Amino acid sequence: MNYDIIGDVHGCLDELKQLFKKLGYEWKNGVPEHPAGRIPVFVGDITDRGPESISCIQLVFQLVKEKGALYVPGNHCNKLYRFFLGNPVKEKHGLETTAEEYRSLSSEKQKEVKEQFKHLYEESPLHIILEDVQAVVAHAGIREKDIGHKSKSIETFVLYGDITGEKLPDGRPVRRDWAQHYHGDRWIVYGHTPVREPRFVNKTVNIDTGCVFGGDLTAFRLPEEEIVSVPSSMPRVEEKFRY
Ligand SMILES: [Mn+2]
Repeated sequence: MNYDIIGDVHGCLDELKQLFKKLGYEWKNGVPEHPAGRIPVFVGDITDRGPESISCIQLVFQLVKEKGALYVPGNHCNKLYRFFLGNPVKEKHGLETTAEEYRSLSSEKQKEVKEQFKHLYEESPLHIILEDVQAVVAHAGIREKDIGHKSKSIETFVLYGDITGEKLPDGRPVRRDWAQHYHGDRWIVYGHTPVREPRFVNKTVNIDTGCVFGGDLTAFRLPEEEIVSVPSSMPRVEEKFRY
């Protein structure tokens, strides 16, 4: 199979549509389809902060359900899932935008979106192994020894990265640069931490180029090992970027 692995969308529906167009997809019955049957793979964090999170949920849900697309949840997805379960979560760090959009919907539509997202989340593994192209997709990355395994600590790692539990002065969590210590042969394709350019370290690539912070929305194509990006229309928030 040929895959187009897509970085953190965060509600940027316009940019996602532009990226699909640039990747050669054609819209059929409301969803993008590639003439050569390429498979979209989402690295998670499809909602929050951006303008059209609800439409992103519905599009990804439809692609996964009907077109064989793949998706792994990110930390924002995990929090939204808990929000939809009715658990007490703080409407901060972008969830407030998705919650506001959600509340503006009719109760019928709310029910539909909630069920779609819950279904999407519950049916999706926290990391995906793409055997035929020797690649692993996980939102914030994964350690080589954890590939193919499941545990609470692996869940924390794939959702939040290699966090130490400490905070930076600006409140962001301290994250270790796990990619420097990765020496596996398979590609690890991930997002989570906005970077100015796709960041290749060993056989890993971070494709969260900060679309929602005015960067780009990026796809990594396999087996071609090719990057395709579109620029964001969002205002640039420089301090959100690392590397
Ligand atoms: Mn994230």
